[in-house]
Amino acid sequence: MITTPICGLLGIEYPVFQGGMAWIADAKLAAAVSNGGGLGIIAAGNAPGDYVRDQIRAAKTMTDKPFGVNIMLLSPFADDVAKVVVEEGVQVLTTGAGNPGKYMESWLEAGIKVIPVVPSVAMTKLVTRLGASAVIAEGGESGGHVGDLTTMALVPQVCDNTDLPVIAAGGIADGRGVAAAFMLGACGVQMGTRFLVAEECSVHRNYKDKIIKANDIATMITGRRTGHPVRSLKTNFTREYFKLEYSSASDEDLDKFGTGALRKAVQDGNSKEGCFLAGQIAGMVNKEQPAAQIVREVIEEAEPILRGALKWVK
Ligand code: TUI
Repeated sequence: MITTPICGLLGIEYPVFQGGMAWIADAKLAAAVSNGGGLGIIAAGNAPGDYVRDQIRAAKTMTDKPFGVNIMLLSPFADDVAKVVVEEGVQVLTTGAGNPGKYMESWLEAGIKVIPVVPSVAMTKLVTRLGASAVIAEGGESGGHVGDLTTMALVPQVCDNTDLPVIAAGGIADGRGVAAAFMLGACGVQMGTRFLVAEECSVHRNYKDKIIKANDIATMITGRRTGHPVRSLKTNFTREYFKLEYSSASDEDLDKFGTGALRKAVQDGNSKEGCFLAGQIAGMVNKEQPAAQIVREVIEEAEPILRGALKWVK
């Protein structure tokens, strides 16, 4: 049995978070993860406040365990969603893709535990000062919007610069990853790609099949030119986008080409025009399982690995 300070802090059984995947992580997936003893997270993504409100209410009907909401700070609706989570009495928030500073006071006043994703030591120090309850150190192996550092380099440096609990993310999909994260100083993990193929994850069948078929070099990063680099599966779309961003195409053309690509992947499974966000670990994600089984399995795998680490100590 593995239990760490993040379990007591949030009232969860296992130190496993489900990533707040934009367009993907809905009430059904979040509730399944929370019912399995992890922390399920509803992604606000680019959606308006009312969508998030409905999802929060739906999750409450599906679980009585703690769950969180992820606020994607680049969203045009971030201000709106920031209010909705207070009104709906959400207890745990994660933030991504930016600095949550302008919302912290109102969230803390509402008694919300705020757990920002930090891609750097500077952001770690900032959110620690602002009153975060923990941080998620997410390396560039992850799917979606990525920072520059790898999980291996980022996690220990984050741990060295905060006394808060650190959750490791990026490139983790099994018990070995959980054990490695603990060795680096983390006391929990967040996984996205592994939960993409959870039975309760509602992405299009093609999306799951692409993840299951993916190999170690199946992902690439696009969007560096826009300042918002994103990791996704290599497809016709990403190769074309990549060519366009290193051509003389205008930012407007690039925007037009990218618009709606996440939705086309998630809802339509459109291989030609969809952008299938996925982490580098996709090559290791090979089967669909109930979310609760995923949570338990990675923890059960980690236990003997952590105990076995002593075999090298003489
Ligand atoms: O946010 C994510 N992953 C995401 S968000 C997303 S949707 C999207 N839509 C349009 C453009 C880009 C993305 C898909 N995947 N992960 C958490 C994360 N946060 N990764 C990196 C960061 C991050 C980056 C910069 C957090 C803070 C930050 O601060 C910058 C600064 O100094 O203000």
